Amino acid sequence: MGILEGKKALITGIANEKSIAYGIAKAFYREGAELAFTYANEKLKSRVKEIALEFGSELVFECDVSKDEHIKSLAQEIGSAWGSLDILVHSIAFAPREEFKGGVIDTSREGFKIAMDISVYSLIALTRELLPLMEGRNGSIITLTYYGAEKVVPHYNVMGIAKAALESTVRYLAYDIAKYGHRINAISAGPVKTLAAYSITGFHLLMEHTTKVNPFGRAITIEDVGDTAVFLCSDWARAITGEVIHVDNGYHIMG
Ligand code: 0WD
Repeated sequence: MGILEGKKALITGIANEKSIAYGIAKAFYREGAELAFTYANEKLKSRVKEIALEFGSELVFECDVSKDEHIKSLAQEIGSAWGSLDILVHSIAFAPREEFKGGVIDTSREGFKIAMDISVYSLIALTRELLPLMEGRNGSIITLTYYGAEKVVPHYNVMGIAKAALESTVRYLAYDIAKYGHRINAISAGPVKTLAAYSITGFHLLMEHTTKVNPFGRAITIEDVGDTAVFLCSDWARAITGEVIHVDNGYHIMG
C-alpha cells in the first residue's frame, strides 16, 4: 500500500513532463494518491489533460493564478468533484524574461509586481480558497523555492527576492493554518532543466557549476524532488511545518 493512499492531491504548475510538478505527480501516483491538475492557459490545456490521464485522472481545471475568479472557481470545482482535499502542490513561478538579463538594479516596477503576484501571492490565495476543503483532514501544502532566496545567484534577480518572500510566506501561513491541523513546507530544489529555467540567462552555466560543486557531483532530478514531496505530504512528516527543505544534493552546505 502506498503512503499517500486515500489522499486527494491537487497539483498545479505542470507545463510538460520535464516540470518539477510532473515528478511530484508521478511519485504521488505511485504512492496511491488521487490526483487533480490545473493548467495556466489554453496553450497548456491538452498537454496537461494527457498527463492527467497518464495518472488516471480526468480532473483538469483552468487556473491562471493572477485571476481571483479562477482561484475561486477552482475551489468550487474541486469541491464538487471531491468534496475535500488533502494536499496542495504549488509549483508556480513567473517573472518576465527581461528581468533575468541585467541585475536586480534593473528590475522594473511592473516586473517586480508580476513576479511577486504570480510566484508569492498565489500561494496565499490558493491556500485561503482551498482551506475549507481541507477541514478535518490534516492537510499538507508544499511549494517550490530555490537557493537564490538565500544567497545571490547572478541573473536570478527579482525571482530571488520573490523566493525569499515565498519562504517567509510559508512560515506565516504555517502559523495561520496550524490551528486547523494543516502543514505547509517548501522544497528548495537544485537546478532542473525545465521551461521556466530556460528563461534565466546563463542557466546552463549555473547548472554546470552546481553539479560540479555539490558533494554528490550530480544534478537533481524531478524524481528526487517527487520523493521528498511524498514524505512531506505523508503522515510521517506530521510534525514538520514552516520548513524549507533542500533537495539539492547538498549544494547549500558548500562554501
Ligand atoms: O531549476 C529549476 N527548474 C527550479 C525550479 C529550481 C528550484 C525551484 N524551482 C521552482 C520554480 O521557481 C517554480 O516555482 O519550481 C517551480 C516549478 O518550476 P519548473 O517545474 O522549473 O518550471 P515549469 O515546468 O516551467 O513550470 C512552471 C509553471 C509554468 O510553466 P510555464 O513554463 O508555462 O511558465 O508555472 C506555471 C506554469 O504552468 N505558471 C502559472 N500557473 C498558473 N498561473 C502561471 C500563472 N499565472 N504562470 C506560470
